[in-house]
Amino acid sequence: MTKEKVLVIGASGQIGVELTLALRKIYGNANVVASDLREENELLKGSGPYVSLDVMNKEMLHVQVIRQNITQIYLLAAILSATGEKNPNLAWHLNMQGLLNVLDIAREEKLHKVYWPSSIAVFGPTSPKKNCPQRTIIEPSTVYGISKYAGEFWCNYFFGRYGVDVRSIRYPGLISYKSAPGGGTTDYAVEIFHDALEDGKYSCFLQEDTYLPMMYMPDAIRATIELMEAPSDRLTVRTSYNVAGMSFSPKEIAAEITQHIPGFTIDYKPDYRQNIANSWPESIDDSVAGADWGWKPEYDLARMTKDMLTNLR
Ligand code: NAD
Ligand code: AKB
Repeated sequence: MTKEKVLVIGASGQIGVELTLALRKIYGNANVVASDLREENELLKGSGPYVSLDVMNKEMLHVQVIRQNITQIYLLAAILSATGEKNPNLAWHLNMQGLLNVLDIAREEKLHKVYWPSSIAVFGPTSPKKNCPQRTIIEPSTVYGISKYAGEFWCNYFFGRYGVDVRSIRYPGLISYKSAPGGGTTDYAVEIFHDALEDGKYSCFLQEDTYLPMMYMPDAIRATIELMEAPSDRLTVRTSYNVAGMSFSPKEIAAEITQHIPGFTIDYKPDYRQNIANSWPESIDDSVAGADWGWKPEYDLARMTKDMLTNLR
């Protein structure tokens, strides 16, 4: 069997840090190359190789893939929903061209596997709000959602036409304590923990009754690894899989935090991100991921809150 050598692009980001560390446990530290535009995250330092890399520079990316004998790429570099609405052209450019660069190189170099995350942001105001199914009306209203939906079909195309084994998950909003989120609409669900511990209060940019699909990072990392390790012939979806973790509103997470930090208060000052949140489903049906590769989340709101507070403290 050929030894796997993995390149993680966007390794200093919210998911990248934890995913890189998890992949290093599987493949060995030396066999997982972390890369990013920004400097190496503190938590990655000393744990394995790091290269500075711009995914938009296809030539340099190609050189790295050949030089390092890369067999798998995890592409995490992207502009998320809230930042994307501030600069739609840049978001489209990075999210699309970055993916096409990776898919082209994967085809040319016959990489074993590629991972590229999509998002629940592909769904739009006309999609079902509750238990949004794998296959349904999908009319995204953010540039981020449009780029993710187009990206899903590029993945499907490269798999069907060139046999590139590219796999994808539509992550919900991700909650983590190790690395900070990078400009999404669901970021409030991370900020709230930091402010609760530091100030005992939080001012939320979404309304109290805004329900969104969310997931705790350990579940997201496990989902990613389980999908990437699943036998190819089990996978019936080559666009991107729905996965669910939990669904809650700002009011509900605030009530859960109050159980651990009595006296914690929250107020609501909705901004432009409210419109983005309103366009997304409240909860996700992930039965296809369950049937194809056995996906099952472990963390609910209560367990995630307890774990977040314990670790942040
Ligand atoms: P993030 O913003 O925290 O990290 C992205 C990383 O990519 C950053 O470290 C950034 O410096 C790097 N990057 C940006 N431009 C680059 C370039 N040109 N070349 C190389 N690196 C570059 O994002 P994240 O939350 O870790 O998200 C990773 C992926 O998961 C993205 O595709 C995102 O859309 C998707 N996703 C995230 C969430 C979530 O809640 N975090 C939910 C759904 C989907
Ligand atoms: C965002 O809010 O943009 C991300 C996502 C759900 O894709 N967290």
